[in-house]
Amino acid sequence: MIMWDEMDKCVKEWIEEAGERIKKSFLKQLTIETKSNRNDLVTDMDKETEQFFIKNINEKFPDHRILGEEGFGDSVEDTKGVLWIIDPIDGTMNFVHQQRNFAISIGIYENGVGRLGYIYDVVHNELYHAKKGEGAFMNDQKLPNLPSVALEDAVIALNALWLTTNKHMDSSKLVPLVRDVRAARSYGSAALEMAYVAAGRLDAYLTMRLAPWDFAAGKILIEEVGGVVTNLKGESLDVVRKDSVFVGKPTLHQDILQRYLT
Ligand code: 2AM
Ligand code: CA
Repeated sequence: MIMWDEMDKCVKEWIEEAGERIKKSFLKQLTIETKSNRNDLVTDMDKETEQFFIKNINEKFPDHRILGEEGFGDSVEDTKGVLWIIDPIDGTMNFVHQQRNFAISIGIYENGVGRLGYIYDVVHNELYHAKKGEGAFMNDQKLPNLPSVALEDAVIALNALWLTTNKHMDSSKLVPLVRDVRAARSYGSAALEMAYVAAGRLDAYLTMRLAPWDFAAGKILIEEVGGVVTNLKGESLDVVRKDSVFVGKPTLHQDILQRYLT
């Protein structure tokens, strides 16, 4: 028997505690290192926060597996059983440079099916959360189902980097898209950008390459309010593999896919 309500209660408590620790860290000097390249940052708070969640999960739910960005969890290749997918700080660059526009992101899957999703905007005290079949919320406020929107009225999010020559996609395809929509925005945290799509603040978000911890929680939230979550080819995402990500309101998602991405 999987205790979803018990898990939900625990995660919310742990997220609040982790958020308090992160806020306190603003007052002290961070240790900042780079990972794959000079723009791929990690701080001691990313590591401490991931370890905090892993310790609590292992104590309370010892038979669950954990996939975490900083690598303190299990080595996970498949989606069997209950799997926690954790990004302790999504938007580490923003955390370091701005002390805002970052989030804790946790998605919990059972045999590959999203069950519980949490994205916590620490600085604004906004917890976006969803339980499969029971709707999505921002704090206590239920998020409505996503309405359709015309492309010319849409506000979309993407990183400006994808409009420059890159190895993932023909960037010239995105230029007319950016020109045709009402506005393009970039927040620098995939989890927050997905939370904003779920909350209707953005109509779509697309990006060339994300890791499971960047999109695991957002996928659950967006699907719970009737949004569409695929890669840039329109295929469904595998939550243990890196992929491009394209999310949005249903008709808009189809429209962008057909007119600009195929
Ligand atoms: P991070 O801050 O947790 O690393 C920035 O546009 C967004 O993309 C952030 O959510 C960031 O997550 C993620 N990101 C940045 N570089 C990435 C990479 N090489 N692979 C996957 N996700 C990445
Ligand atoms: Ca991270």
